[in-house]
Amino acid sequence: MNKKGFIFDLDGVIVDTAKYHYFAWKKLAESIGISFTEADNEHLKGVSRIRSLEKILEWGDKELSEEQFQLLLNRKNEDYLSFVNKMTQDEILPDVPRILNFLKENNQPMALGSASKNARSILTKVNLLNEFQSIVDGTNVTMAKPDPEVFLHAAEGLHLPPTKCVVFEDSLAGIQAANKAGMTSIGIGDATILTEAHYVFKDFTHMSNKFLYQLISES
Ligand code: B16
Ligand code: MG
Repeated sequence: MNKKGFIFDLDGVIVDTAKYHYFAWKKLAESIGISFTEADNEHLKGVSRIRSLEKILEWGDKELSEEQFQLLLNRKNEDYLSFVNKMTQDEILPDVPRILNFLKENNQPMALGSASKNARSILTKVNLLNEFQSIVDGTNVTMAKPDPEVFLHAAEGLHLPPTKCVVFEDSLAGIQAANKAGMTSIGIGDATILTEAHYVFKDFTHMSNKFLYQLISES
């Protein structure tokens, strides 16, 4: 059978950690007098931790010393991890196990391509660490999405050319990164936001095994 490389983003695709990022960023922003809404949080999806804090400070027109910046970054991550540490398999998003099993049964290589430096801890918590042949996350990339680096590394890890790879992503920046890498981009979420994706599904419950089979079979 034909082989494709299937690359999964983590937050918003495999688990919904966006809500925990939201709680932690909101607490932090408000502690320094900057308001922070769920709409603001949308703009941080797929964005690295450092860039997220930079954006929040820009929105609040605030400048910090390098030392304060690092302190706040650490504080946000500690808060975020207090939620992550309580995560269980129940937080895997609907039908993700079906998709992973289908691809495994059809001998398709799978990788993780996430901006998160906490990706391995989260995968361990939800017991999915061993599902991926290659894990590329915020600890091994220097360029943030929409730069294609994370997905190109993941393709290398799967020993497949980018054109043979398919990316599942919930952020526009991630879709742009996949497109720049020359991969097939599949948006998971809102089609009015993920306008540049080759395909969009509201969530994995809307994606059939037949669709996956077609992706595998295409040359
Ligand atoms: P961390 P993804 C991204 O994960 C999140 O969407 C984004 O909100 C977060 O700021 C980023 O990871 C960094 O996460 O603080 O854990 O290093 O969607 O690329 O899996
Ligand atoms: Mg994401």
